[in-house]
Amino acid sequence: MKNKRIGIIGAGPSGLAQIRAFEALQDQGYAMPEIICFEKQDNWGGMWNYSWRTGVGKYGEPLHGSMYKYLWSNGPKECLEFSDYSFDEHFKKPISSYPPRPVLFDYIQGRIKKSNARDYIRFDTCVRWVNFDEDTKKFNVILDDLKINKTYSEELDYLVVASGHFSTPNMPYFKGIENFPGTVMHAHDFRGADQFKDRNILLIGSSYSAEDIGVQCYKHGAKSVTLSYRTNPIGIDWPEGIKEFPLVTHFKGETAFFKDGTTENYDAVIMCTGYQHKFPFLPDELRLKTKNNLFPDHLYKGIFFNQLPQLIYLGMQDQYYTFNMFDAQAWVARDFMMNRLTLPTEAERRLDIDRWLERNDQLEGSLDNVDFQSDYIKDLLSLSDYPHFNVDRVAQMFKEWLQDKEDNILTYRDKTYQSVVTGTVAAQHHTDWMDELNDSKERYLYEAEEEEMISDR
Ligand code: FAD
Ligand code: NA0
Repeated sequence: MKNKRIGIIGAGPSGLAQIRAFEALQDQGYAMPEIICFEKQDNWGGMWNYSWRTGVGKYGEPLHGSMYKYLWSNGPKECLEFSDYSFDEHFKKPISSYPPRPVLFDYIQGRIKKSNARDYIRFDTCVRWVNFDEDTKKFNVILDDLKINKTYSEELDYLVVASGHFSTPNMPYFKGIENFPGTVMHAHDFRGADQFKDRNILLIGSSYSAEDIGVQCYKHGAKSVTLSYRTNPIGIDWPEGIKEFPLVTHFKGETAFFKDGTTENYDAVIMCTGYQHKFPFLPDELRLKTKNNLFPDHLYKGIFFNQLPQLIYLGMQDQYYTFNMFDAQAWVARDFMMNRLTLPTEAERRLDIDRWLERNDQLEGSLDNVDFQSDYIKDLLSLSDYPHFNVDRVAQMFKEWLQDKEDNILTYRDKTYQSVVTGTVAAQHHTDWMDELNDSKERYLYEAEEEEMISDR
């Protein structure tokens, strides 16, 4: 039988998980199908591959990256650890629970650098359009090789969409903002807090971006930080210098007017108003249409497009779990593509989706959300041989993390957690997070004693 051809869109953590899943099977002696991963950037890592650019990349494509300088993990690393490649295996020593971006990027790369994963990836290759042929049951994927400016196509049996969903900004309009004299930007284009030193900044939104960019700007010397919420405030005890108001109603010049009648002047407005699931390369009938939530409709097991399970989506959920969830999904997707897992009928799949959606509708907050996604992970783990990990313990860590943030948003990153993969307790970072202004890997992995020895010289 002719070898199956599998296409993966995106070489971020989800796409790389898919490659790794096939390699894990190869390690057990199975033959690899033909895999081609299309990545429009010139390196892997997705969001973790930081770019200083904003707007468009060097070939004029919408820039993918939304990460910024001085970004530190916003959850304990013990909640995302790969269960087949531990932090201990990678770093050879315990590290802290909240590493900065370059350190997590290094960890992601460690697992796949051990293999030939890079050979499967076509970098600087943008997926332009996808057609599905009902007769041949194959996908025809139109691609641009950005480097040589050439368009071509590939025929594929399965298509894995791992293109991420935190890249295309959701940018609402507020009356008068067109005349705001200062900086107006979306979190997607935020590249670091330096430019906001000594400035009064307004962040619209009340989720992770608002929280983290607000705290970052505070840490790096903003004069004042205001967060403005639409539905619910983040609602923690903010330190002096950060405050939370209800939603902005409009702007007049540099003045923002809020729903409760307050007015205040600002130098900059950063819209932390979330992202759109955007798939400009997919036709209407294949396109996932969803808001950011824990169980997007139409995906059986959160993965298989119900009308056409040959079309697979990875990482499309709102995320408490990240890398280990992408892995658990990728292993299940692999088993389906390799005929090791048979799916029930479309109607039965629909019922399963509906059961999850019903529960999703009844969720009442973060603790409930953690339990929901934990149960989802358990369901996935029951379907493949991805190495099991103690999901209940991870759920418990997520709950403690939520409490840590509530207790003190400025010190929660100094806490340490215990790995469910190795049992290792995280090390205390050599410097308190609020005092650590350098996010480089070299500085992070530096032992405090080494630093003392150097300063003694
Ligand atoms: P992505 O990482 O977004 O990768 C998608 C890839 O697809 C990209 O490389 C992109 O170039 C490629 N692509 C897209 N369209 C095309 C196309 N048409 N053709 C070819 N290639 C294409 N998670 C955590 O666990 N901890 C954190 O601390 C954390 N911090 C975050 C901070 C920010 C600011 C953001 C935005 C997200 C953060 N996340 C964090 C979540 C993060 O999105 C995930 O960790 C992870 O990167 C998702 O992986 P992914 O592969 O699904 O998507
Ligand atoms: P995110 O915070 O960018 O995290 C993405 C927010 O936008 C909600 O508060 C929503 O309010 C608000 N909003 C949407 N439309 C609005 C409007 N018209 N007016 C006012 N407010 C509006 O996005 P979401 O989707 O969580 O929240 C949207 C991802 O980035 C997360 O996965 C997070 O983990 C990651 N991230 C991580 C870090 C770090 O690790 C930093 C930033 C982001 P409402 O009313 O809908 O509640 C350090």
